[in-house]
Formats: sequence, structure tokens, C-alpha cells
Amino acid sequence: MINPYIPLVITECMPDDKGKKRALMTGPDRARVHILMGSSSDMPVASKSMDILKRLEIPYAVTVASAHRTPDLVQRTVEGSAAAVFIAIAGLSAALPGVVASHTMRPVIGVPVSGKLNMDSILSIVQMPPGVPVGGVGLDRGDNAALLAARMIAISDPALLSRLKEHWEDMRNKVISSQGEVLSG
Ligand code: RP5
Repeated sequence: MINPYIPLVITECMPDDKGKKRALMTGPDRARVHILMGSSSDMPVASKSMDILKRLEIPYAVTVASAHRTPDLVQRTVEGSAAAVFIAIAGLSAALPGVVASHTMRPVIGVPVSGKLNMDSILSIVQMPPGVPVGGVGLDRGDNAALLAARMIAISDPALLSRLKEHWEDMRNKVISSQGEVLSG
């Protein structure tokens, strides 16, 4: 039985002998980005963040904690985390990013999760009251949240900056090769 008060899945991302990035368990003090999601049903969006963090070799932690249903767990998680940046993923009346930001001075990136309305979670994250800043990315854009977190950390991490530039270059090359496919098809 998992102790809900130790809900961390901490990973350190290392290339294996085939060069593929693998997530390994490590200590909670190693996470540089902490992903919180309001429900395990948000996992498809969180997976997009994790894929980017693995690719960029950024150790991360993941916790399921709801702003409304387990506010004590959210507070404990934030206060116990050594991460430099938080990614908070939630749908419906998505209070999670704002609540995370109320417990820390570290930057929080909110990811609205799509549902029946979509504007509910977008507005809940964007319309924070003055004094409690939360950065917002697009609906289900866990990938952009991870890239934004990486850019923040890369300000003081030149090795990460060069991995980010490689990622950027790969995207650029994909666009250019797709243009070739359009012309030849
Ligand atoms: C939000 O309510 C969660 O972030 C999730 O997006 C949504 C639905 O939660 P579940 O009913 O799947 O637990 O709090």
C-alpha cells in the first residue's frame, strides 16, 4: 500500500546503453521540476511533460494531489519539494496551480486540462488575483509547460541550455523536411 503522504515518484533521467533516456528512481532532493496533478485522470497531460523532461535529462517528481479534495497533501508536497519549478495540471475549476503558488515563492506553471467546457480550467488558471502569479500554457499542453520550466532552469544551467537548443533544432529540421515532403508529394 502506497503511503499517500509519500506520494513522490522521483526519477532521474539517464541515457541507457542504447542511448534511450530512461527514468530511474532516485531521492526526493534530486527533482528539479515537480509535477502535481489534480487527479490520476490527468495523467495523459502529465505524460507529455514527463516525456520532455526525460528527453532533456531533467530529474522530476510527480504527485497526485487535489486542491479541493486533499489540500493538506498539496501543501505538504510543495513544502517538502526541493524542485526549482512546479508544473500544476488540473481540469474543471482548476485551483491547483494557484494553491501551489500560495505555498511557495518558486515559479508555478499551470496546465489546464480539457473537458466538457475547456474555458473553465483555462480561466481558473489565467484569472489569478493580484499578488499570486501563475504562468499558464494552452489546454493539455503539458509539453510546453515542461519546455517553459526547462527554459527557466537553463538560465543558470549551460548544459541544459545546449540540450534545449538541440531540441529546438530537431523541431526546426522536422518543419523543413515536411516542406520537402509537401513539394515532392
Ligand atoms: C480536477 O477534476 C482534476 O484535475 C481532473 O482534471 C478533474 C476530474 O477529476 P477526477 O474526477 O477524474 O478525479 O480536479
